[in-house]
Amino acid sequence: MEVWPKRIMDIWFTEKQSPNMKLSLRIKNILLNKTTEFQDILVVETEEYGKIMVLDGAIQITEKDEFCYHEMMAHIPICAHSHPRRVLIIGGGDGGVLRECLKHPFIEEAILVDIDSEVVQASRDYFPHVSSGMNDPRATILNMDALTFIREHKHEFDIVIVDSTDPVDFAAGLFQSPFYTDVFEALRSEGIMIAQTESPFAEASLLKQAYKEMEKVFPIVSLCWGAMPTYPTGFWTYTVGSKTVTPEEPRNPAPLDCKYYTSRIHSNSFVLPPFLEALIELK
Ligand code: AG3
Repeated sequence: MEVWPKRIMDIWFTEKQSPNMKLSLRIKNILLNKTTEFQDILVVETEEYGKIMVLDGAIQITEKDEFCYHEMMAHIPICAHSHPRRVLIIGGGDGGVLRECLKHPFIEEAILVDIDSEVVQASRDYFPHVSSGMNDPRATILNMDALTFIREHKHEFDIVIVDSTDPVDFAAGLFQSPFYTDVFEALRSEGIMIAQTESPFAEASLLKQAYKEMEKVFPIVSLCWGAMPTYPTGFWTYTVGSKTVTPEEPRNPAPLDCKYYTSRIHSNSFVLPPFLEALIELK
């Protein structure tokens, strides 16, 4: 890389996480900055978190902390299920969740449906470690609207993972009960879904809405949480909807090379601090 004068190295990327809160990271290098049919994609190299991918101004992955989120999203539902075989990933075009799903040898097929092929390509180009699962023969990647795809696939999947962006624009419908009904119908009889449901500090009402909407559809709904340093407030939630099994206990072992998820983290991530129980009115 070229050597720049000091003042030129003082360039920062800022995510406006809310009207009153920002996260800024010093940039080393700008790798990709383009507008696709669906969104703006930015890939920059930062001092603190390595390469990061940003969609419409919101950080989606960083090299340093992506494992926290991707491991929870994949292993919570897969390990809660007694014999999962087929997985559907909605969104998640970077492939991080896909990579985690394919760590389980008993997963026979994983289909990833992301509306934007350019996110998939950017991940292949700049995040080989995140996108590594895309070359697995068990993986299929489709670029289409997941809302359309899911309506055409009934009773086909054991696990559905909703790895969406924040619920704005084309992702807004992914936090509402008509979509959860489609997911319910796409699942087989012991099926489990998980969705990322934002931070209880930054987006309490969105989290509550997603939880309540899922409760309209699934007989069992359970909330778990974990650390995710570069997402707003660093405290992240995941909501699980299940047809028959309780999701709190792992039934399959954790893959050996996890850096965040363990079987103990699995059960303990469902233990909620009282403010979170109160938010979803468990007490
Ligand atoms: N999808 C959830 C990202 C939400 C982040 N929000 C934000 N930065 N404001 C992540 C996709 C990773 N596979």
